[in-house]
Amino acid sequence: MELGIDAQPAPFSFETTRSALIMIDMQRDFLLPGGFGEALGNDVSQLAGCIAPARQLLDWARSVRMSIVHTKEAHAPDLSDCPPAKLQRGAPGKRIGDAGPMGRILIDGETGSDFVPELAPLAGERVLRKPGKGAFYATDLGEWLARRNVDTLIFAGVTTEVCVQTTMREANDRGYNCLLVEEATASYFPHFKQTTLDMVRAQGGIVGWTASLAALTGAGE
Ligand code: C5J
Repeated sequence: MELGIDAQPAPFSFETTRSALIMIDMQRDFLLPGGFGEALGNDVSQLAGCIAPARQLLDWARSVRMSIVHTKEAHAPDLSDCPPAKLQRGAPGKRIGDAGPMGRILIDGETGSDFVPELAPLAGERVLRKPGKGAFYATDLGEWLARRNVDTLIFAGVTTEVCVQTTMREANDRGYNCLLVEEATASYFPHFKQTTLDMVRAQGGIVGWTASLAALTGAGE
C-alpha cells in the first residue's frame, strides 16, 4: 500500500511492503527502575509517556503487515562483545554485567534486558540484539532488510538522542528513507528529544523526516 503523510520538513511517501518499523530498545533496562538507565543516574519516569504511543504504532504496523524489528541493547553474559571503554561507564557496582534488581545489568537473557510487556514482540517479528547504540553495528540488520527489499524505516523507541538517533544516522548513510514518530520516542532529557527532532528535520531533512503518530496511523483511512 502506497501512503503519503504530513511530515516535517516535507510530506513523506512510502510503500508499506517496502518499509520496516524499527522499535528501538523498549527494554526494562531503560524504562524501569533498577536497570541500566537508572544506574547511570537517569530519571526513568521520563520515558513512561512513550510506551502507549509506541504500542499504538506497533499495532498499526501489525495491521498493515509491515516488517517489524525490535532491537535490544544487550551484551553476552561473558561480556566478550562489550568494549572496555563501555564497561567502565557508570558508578562501580552499577556497571554493565553487575548484579541489579532485574538481574545482571544490560546482559542478554536477564529480566532487565527483556522488553516491557506492552511492547513484547509477537511470533514472526524480528528481535535484534545489538552490542552498540546503532542497530547496524555488529549485527545482520542490513542484510535482513536487503532480503526484504526494504527502502524505508519507521523509527520509535528510546532514547531519542542515543540509540534512536544513532541508528537513524546509520540508516540514512545506507540510503534508507527514515521517519521518526514523534510521540513514540522519548529521552531522559526532554530538551534532548526536542533538539533531536529539530536536528533530524533541519536542512531539508538531513537525517530524515518526523511525523505525528496520528498522521501516520490515520494515513490511508
Ligand atoms: C542508551 C539507548 N541510552 N537505548 N541506550 O544508552 O538509547
